[in-house]
Amino acid sequence: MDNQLRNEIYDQAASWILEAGEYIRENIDAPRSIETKSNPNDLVTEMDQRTEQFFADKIKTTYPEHYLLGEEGFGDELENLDGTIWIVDPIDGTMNFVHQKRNFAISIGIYVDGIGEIGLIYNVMEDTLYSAKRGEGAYKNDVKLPSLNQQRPLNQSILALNTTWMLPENPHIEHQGVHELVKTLRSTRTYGSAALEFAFVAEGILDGYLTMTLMPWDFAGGAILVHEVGGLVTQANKEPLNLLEKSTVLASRTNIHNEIADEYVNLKAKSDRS
Ligand code: 2AM
Ligand code: CA
Repeated sequence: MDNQLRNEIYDQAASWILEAGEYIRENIDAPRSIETKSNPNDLVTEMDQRTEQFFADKIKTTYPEHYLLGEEGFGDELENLDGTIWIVDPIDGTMNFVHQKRNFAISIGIYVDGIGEIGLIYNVMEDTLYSAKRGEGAYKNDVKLPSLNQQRPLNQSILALNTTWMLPENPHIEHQGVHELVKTLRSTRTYGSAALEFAFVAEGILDGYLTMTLMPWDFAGGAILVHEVGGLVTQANKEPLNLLEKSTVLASRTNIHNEIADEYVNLKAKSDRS
């Protein structure tokens, strides 16, 4: 992609994410109806839908040839990654938005023919924008994030991990390996927003993030950020991410990536899943 065009798209995306975030902040205490989607804890509000509609309108008006892949259904049905695709989660961490009124983000990843060019994650209530352009590093607001070249061993590492993966009945990963991992680590954290967990890995305040069930809009922006600071982002079995499918994800500093994947992650066969 031509650099001038990429800068223009970046500037538009950044201004829209700030505008959408400001509206959410201003209306954080407004009464809202909450619906559930795939399960009773998978929440969606009119603010998720309104925000995605905002991006759909902006993108279609300004860049009619671009595609949108979004969580709430205002985007396009995509069968391949050809062209310029905005992958948007209007609110990542909806449960936090509803219950905690903090720790949620707007996430945007812009991909051209499957290559991540621009990543933006906006921590709405903190008014913090994480951003990256491919090959130009990652930023937290105006401050460039240092590369993750420190070799921190696993027993001094903090990993973002949902406690769900420690339960024997979870359908994705053998829980004994997760138990061993948790015992080995310095500690774990669970923020409840995949986008923020990626941003915190990129910032270096988390050493890694392991999860089993992310949709492309949960990881599209974050993968670009972590990649730009020299971290590794793959599926939990070290295969490359697929932007068209639900996926496991391991994002981390390079020196603990293989160790976690090889020694602690033992994925259940799909046929064993309940
Ligand atoms: P969301 O708030 O946009 O739904 C919580 O651990 C993280 O997992 C959040 O980023 C949340 O994104 C995501 N998540 C929640 N339910 C999910 C589901 N059914 N499939 C995929 N990701 C989900
Ligand atoms: Ca969402």
